[in-house]
Amino acid sequence: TAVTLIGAPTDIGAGYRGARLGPEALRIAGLTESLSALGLDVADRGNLEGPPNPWTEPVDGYRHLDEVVVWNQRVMEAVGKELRGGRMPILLGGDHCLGLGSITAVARHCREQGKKLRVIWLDAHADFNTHDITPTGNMHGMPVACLIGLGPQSLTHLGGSAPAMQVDEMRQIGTRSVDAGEKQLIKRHGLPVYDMRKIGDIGIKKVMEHALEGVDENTHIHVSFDVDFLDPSIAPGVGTVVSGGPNYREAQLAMEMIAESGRMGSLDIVELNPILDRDNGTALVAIDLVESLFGKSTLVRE
Ligand code: DIR
Ligand code: MN
Ligand code: MN
Ligand code: MN
Repeated sequence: TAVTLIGAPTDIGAGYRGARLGPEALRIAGLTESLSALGLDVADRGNLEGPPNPWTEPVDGYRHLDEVVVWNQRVMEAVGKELRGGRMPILLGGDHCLGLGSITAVARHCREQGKKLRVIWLDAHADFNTHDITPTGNMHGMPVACLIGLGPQSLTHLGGSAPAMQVDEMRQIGTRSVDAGEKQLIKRHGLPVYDMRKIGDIGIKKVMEHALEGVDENTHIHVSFDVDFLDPSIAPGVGTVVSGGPNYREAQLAMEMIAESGRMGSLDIVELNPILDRDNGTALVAIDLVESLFGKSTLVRE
């Protein structure tokens, strides 16, 4: 398999600065070497460029909207180009607002190829806020809403038309921090969410079986891996830590099951904040799990 790393060094949508250093932290922790060792053909296109973070207050419920639009356009173009070239794009964030540009490109690619889309959103948060309900104005809390057509025209129509995807193409896993208005919106739209309570009830294995149900040979799986998905005891290097997340083995099993589907076609690794980390340990854990996502296993398995 041919994969391409695309760095998007920005924290334009986040509440803390530092996610702009995520791509370098992942490179220094050995992402290219780890993927190459699995037999993948890895190309690193370096970092995209975009507007600096002005670190200003929200306007009408949106913080840095214009800059968020520009970064997402660049991500969408870069991801789209790799998909058209037959390579699997791996977006290195950067904060999670960039999932919008990445998935907009992936969704368009799926429509063009007549493929079914399944987005696996691994995150402590639902990222389903809109400008009238957001408690922060931070745009990394809004990409999922924008993807299904709820948001400013400049973001919902990034790919030309809206919505980029349907709510039933999304599966959220590991959710445990949802804002009050967001909770109502999830209910109203029927967003498929497997929260930590569900993982506690039926276990990560069953949750992943459900989340991958209906995936067939014509399905493109996009994995959007917000590193704050992981329990903070193993992944402290993120802007918004939320206790009670999946442990190492639960996360790894989720990754292994996605790998076994054989259908992953694109990936985001976002919200890593090395400023808040210890000895780049969170990047190392993230890379371990990405290895599992690409099929690393202890034994030969049939
Ligand atoms: C919170 C935090 N729900 C917000 N969101 C995220 O600001 O909208 N943190 N995505 O990583
Ligand atoms: Mn997120
Ligand atoms: Mn998150
Ligand atoms: Mn594809």
